[in-house]
Amino acid sequence: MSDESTLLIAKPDAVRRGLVGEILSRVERRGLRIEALKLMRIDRTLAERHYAEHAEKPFFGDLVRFITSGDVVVARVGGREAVSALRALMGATDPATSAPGTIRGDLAIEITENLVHGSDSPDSAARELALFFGE
Ligand code: 3AN
Repeated sequence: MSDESTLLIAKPDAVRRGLVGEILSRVERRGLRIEALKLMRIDRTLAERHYAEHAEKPFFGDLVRFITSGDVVVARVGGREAVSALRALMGATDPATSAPGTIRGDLAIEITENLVHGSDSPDSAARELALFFGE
């Protein structure tokens, strides 16, 4: 009943820094499942659709530029309360304040280069999984 799926993106900084294995390992060790996985390059159109809710924000240009700047690894992650469980594992958006023990709190310091994206609600997860995995 509470089993659900969410979208995880290991962003270009994670791929460049060789932290994809570390990130996926933390997801698996928590007890979540990797249900689908691919390496890809996000193009501008997909980035703008993915980040549509931020279109009016001052950092939107930087966000799209960064997420399209290199390969990413995209995963469908499933399990009990997967949306909130993954968000807790990731840590707060700004790594300067993310708690130690979280992916961002242990491995990042910049707000743009914050390693991971995770859907922020079940509705976002459905929308984002459709964008990336066509479900
Ligand atoms: P999260 O990734 O924690 O869901 P969102 O959805 O609020 O955070 O923001 C999406 C992305 O936009 C963040 N991962 C971060 O890279 C970037 N971002 C959010 N807030 C800011 C900000 N104030 N300045 C620069 N970049 C930001």
